[in-house]
Formats: sequence, C-alpha cells, structure tokens
Amino acid sequence: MPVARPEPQEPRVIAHVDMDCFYVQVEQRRNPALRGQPTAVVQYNDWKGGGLIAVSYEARGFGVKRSMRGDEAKRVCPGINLVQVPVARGKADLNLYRSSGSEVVAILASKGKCERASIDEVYLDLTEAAKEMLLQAPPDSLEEICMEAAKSNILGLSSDASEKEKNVRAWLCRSDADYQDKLLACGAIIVAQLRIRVLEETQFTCSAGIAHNKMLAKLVSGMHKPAQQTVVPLSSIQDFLSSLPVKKMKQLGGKLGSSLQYDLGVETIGDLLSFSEEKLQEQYGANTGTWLWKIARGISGEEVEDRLLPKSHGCGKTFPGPRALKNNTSVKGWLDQLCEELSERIQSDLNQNKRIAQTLTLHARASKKNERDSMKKFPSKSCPLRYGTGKIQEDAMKLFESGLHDFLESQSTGWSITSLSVTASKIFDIPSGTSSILRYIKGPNSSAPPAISDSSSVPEDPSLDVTPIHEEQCEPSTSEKEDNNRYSAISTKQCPANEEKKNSMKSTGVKGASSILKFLSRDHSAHQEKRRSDGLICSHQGPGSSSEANEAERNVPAQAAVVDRSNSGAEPSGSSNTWMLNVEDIDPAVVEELPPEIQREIQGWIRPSKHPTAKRRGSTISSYFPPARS
Ligand code: TTP
Repeated sequence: MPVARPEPQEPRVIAHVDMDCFYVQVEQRRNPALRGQPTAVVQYNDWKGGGLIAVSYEARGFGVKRSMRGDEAKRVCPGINLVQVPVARGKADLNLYRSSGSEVVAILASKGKCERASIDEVYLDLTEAAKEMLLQAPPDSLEEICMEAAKSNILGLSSDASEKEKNVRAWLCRSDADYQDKLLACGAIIVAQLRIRVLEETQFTCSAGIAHNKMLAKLVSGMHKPAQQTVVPLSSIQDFLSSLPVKKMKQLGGKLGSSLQYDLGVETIGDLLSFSEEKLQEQYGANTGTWLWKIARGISGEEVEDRLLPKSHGCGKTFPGPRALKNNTSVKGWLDQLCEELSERIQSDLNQNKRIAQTLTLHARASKKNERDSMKKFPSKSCPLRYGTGKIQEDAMKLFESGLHDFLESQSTGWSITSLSVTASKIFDIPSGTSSILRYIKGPNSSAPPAISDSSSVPEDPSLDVTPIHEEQCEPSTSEKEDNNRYSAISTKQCPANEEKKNSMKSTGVKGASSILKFLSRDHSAHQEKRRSDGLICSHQGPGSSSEANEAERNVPAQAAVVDRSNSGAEPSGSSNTWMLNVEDIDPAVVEELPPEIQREIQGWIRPSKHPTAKRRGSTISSYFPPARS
C-alpha cells in the first residue's frame, strides 16, 4: 500500500527523465545505419520472429507495437529492422543497455540529487540548481532561451502551434510569475540543457517531466515523446488530474486502483476529490487514505533518493507454452544458471561498490496440471542471502521447493513453471571499518542454510531489476537491475560532468542552441564517435537500476535451520541482535569470496599475532563489535 509522507516546507523542482525507445537507441548507436529507420529490438526466443521489447518511433508510425512478435511487425511494416537482444547463458544479456543507461546517469547526476529508478529512467532533485539560477541568472535576464527549453510543453498554456515557442519563452521569462513558477522555469531550462548534453555525449534522446514533486514529474514525462519535455505549473494540476485515469498512476495499477473503480466509482484521480480524508481512511486505512487524499490534490512528499546504483539485482527467464518446466531437474538447471549470473553481479557490486545484498527472493509463475485457470499463485519466498554461487543455487532451490509445496497444497499433481526469477535485495553500503565486515559475515554468509520466509504479500515494485519482458529477463539490478565491467561506481569526481557542475551557473543561457532533433543526423553521430575515440566523452560504466524501498533493514543473520514462514513479509526468525561470533564461526569459504582487502582484514582477526593492529582490538571478533543494529 502506498504511504503518505510529510510534504516538504519549501517548493521543490523535480524532474523525471525517461529515455526514448531505449534499447533501440542503444542498437542504433552500435549500428548507425539503423538511425531514422523503423527498428525494433526482439527477444532471444525467436518464436514467430521473437517478442518485441523496444520499438522505434519510426516503426510506431507504421502501427508496430511492443505487444507484437517479429512476424506480425513485419506484416505491419515490411521494412522494419529487427535486432535481437544480445544473448548470454541462453537468455537476454542486458549489460550493454545497463552500461549505456549509466552513461546517461553520469551526466544527469551533475546537476543535483539523482535517483536511478530503472534501467532507463532517473529522478533529479533540481531545487538547489534552480534556486541558484534564479539568484544568479534568472530566465528573464538571459539574452536567449535555448531552443530546447522553448520547445517545452507547459501544461495549461495555450497550445496554439504557431505561437507555441513564443508563448513558452514568455512563460519561462515572466517577471511577475510567482516564486514556484519561477523555480519551475529555471528547472525547465536546466533540464533542456541536460538533455542536450545527454544527446551530444551519448547520442541518446530522452524525454522529461518537470514538476514540484516526483509523482507529477513521472506522470508527465511520457506525455510528449520522443525528445520533449513537459512542465506542470501549480495552476495546471487540478485540470490535469481531473482527467487522469486512476490506473495511470503507478501505485494504482493493481488492486487498490481496481477497488477505487469498483468500490468507490472513482475513474479519474480528480474524482477522488469528492471523498473526505476520513472516508478514504475508513476505506483504506489511515496512511493509504491520507495518501489518496493528497494525490487527488497533486501533493506528494516522496523524496528523490541519492542513489546511482541499483537497489536490487534480479535475473529471470520465462518459459512460455511448450517450454514450461515440468520437473525439478529442469527447474534446477535453469535456477543454477540464473543464480550463477546473480552471484556474479552481487559479487561485482561488492568488489566495486562495497555493497552487500542481504535477501534472496525467488519468484515463479506456475500452473497445476488440469487447473490452468486456477487463481492460486506460486508464493514468492525469501531467505537471507549467502554469498557464493553454490550457496545461492542451493538456497534458491530450497526456496523453490518450499514455494512449490505451498502452491500444490499437498496435492500430488503435475505442475508446470512458466517463469522463474531470483532477486538479491536489501542492499547496503559497507561503511569503512571492520564492524561492517562482521555484519557481512554474520549475516548473509553463514554456511548454514537460511530461514525461508514467504514474501508473497510484498508488492512487487514495478521498477525492480526484474522487468517484465516477454521471454527472458535479467535486470540490473533490474531493476538495477554484473560482470566487472558493468558495475563500476559512477564517481562524479571521475567525470567531466562534475567540472560542469561546478560551473553550471555560468552557462545557463545556451545561446543559439538548436533543437535536439538536429543532432540526430548520421554526421553528428560520426562526430560523436570521433569525440568518443578522442576521449572527450564521459562514458562511465555504471549500475543498472531498481527501486525497491531502501529500508534500513540491515541485520538479517542467517539461521541454522530452514523454517517455512507463511506470515509474509516477516523478518526471518532469529534476526536478533544478541549474536556473538568467534573466529571459529567464520566460514573459510566465505573469506575466499571476499575482496582481497577485506580478506586481509579478516586474516588480521584470525591470526591476530601476525597483525599487531588487529591484536590491539582484542582476540575475538565479538569483543570488538557489540551487536548493533544499523
Ligand atoms: P520503457 O521505458 O518502458 O520503453 P522504451 O524506452 O522502449 O520506449 P518509450 O520511449 O515509450 O519510453 O522501457 C525501457 C526499456 O526496457 C525498453 O527499451 C526495453 C526494456 N523493456 C523490456 O525489456 N521489456 C518490457 O516489457 C518493457 C516495458 C521494457
């Protein structure tokens, strides 16, 4: 259920940036001959030409849709280019798309707090940058407003096409505007400049929404695509929400939205205005009721998180129709492959970013023989995550068996699995210092099998690493959704983007800047390739993304026994803090899996006599670090 959060006192400027037909653009950069051509990226499974997962805007013009398969797309648009998604381990390999997304994130993060929300979308908190611009170089003081900003779509502004740019320029430069609108105008100019930089440096176009909160920015970023931006002034919010179908809002796509429609007769967000906060609370509980009351008024206190790295890592694959898995051996074969990739990715995250994942979750879709239409779902199962491919494989199989047991409800009947995914979540940074390593060892890495909990009632975050794709999925996470190249941390120090940040206010007016679409010529891409090869372009590898709530649940010790827990969402039993560790408790296999510097540190504990600094702290690890929950 969504949660109402307190609103900030000060007006904010928030942008949601979403790449246009992202996988297609990545393929077009790889093969510039595809630029401007009807193109789609298709899944690995080539049944009926493969399922389309990304469709260029040229192809959309011919009526090609993501729901089609390649053969159908060819019938609708005979000239379409179908590019198969890269493949590894018999499934889609999204590394290229993740690292391409990271290049964009590195640029966008130069102007303010940046939250990578999925493989191709980002939230930015531009409040400080907008305030600074308003102080130093307000729009009405600029000699010229860049073309890209002047092409903004401002909700509520006259949409007379012939006058649009003139009206937008006038709106951006109004000296009598209220403070909130002035900040938004600055935000619109900053976002336009960022989008131009993204295009110049990566050759990718993106669209954006600019508003006073995340909810509104997200709702409008896709309203005018491709390569455009939309601004939501305060005065336009009620009109906008009054016609917005409830299901368009991310959190209302499921049961809550259906209940609003069928139980309260609410069709649009604006319809919610006719219900008091008390009535909504009575129906949906205090918090969700208040949240609904607020969204009806365009109010959302959700903060942009400072996070460039994924919140989880997930790997999955679907097995449609005749490919469904019908026995434990075939499930184990696939689970082993998914777990191997997951293990590589979390290990890479640990090595490069010093981050530990704490929870392993298995999701599956299943049906029982002769019961194809049953509503019973395969319950998702979680347990503390133990590092090491073999352990993850072992635990995932146990999670599967536990889920299958519940799913079958003791019936001995045939079953088939049509999708499998494993996710590593609850990822936290290891603070520098040894106490964090202690937590790492006592938590996710015990050699004992972990407690299993039922996570079926935890709503799946649509932006998690595991994105719903037709045949296979493997999100970066996705939902940040890794081999070593994939996940290098994005350091603002490393990137020229940071220099830009320092000087950001000096260049607010991009004099004579032309429309983003002009950059899409092949000549330009050749120029960019040259710049790239000359080392002029920032193209850091980075994370994938996901957006599972980053809760402060930091201390999940592994348990000695496998316990089936059906009270979903509960912490595995025994996550107590009164836990003591002696050096004998450290699994040597775990130590070998750690990054070299951490291994050295642990060796310091294990053989304190050889490491005077370690010895100073005591002879058993527990004497250094009292149990603490962080
Ligand atoms: P989206 O942002 O949903 O779509 P898009 O970028 O292709 O197009 P748009 O311009 O309309 O935003 O998805 C981002 C990428 O994620 C997309 O290019 C391919 C991948 N993807 C899948 O693999 N499977 C899916 O079901 C979806 C929705 C996306």
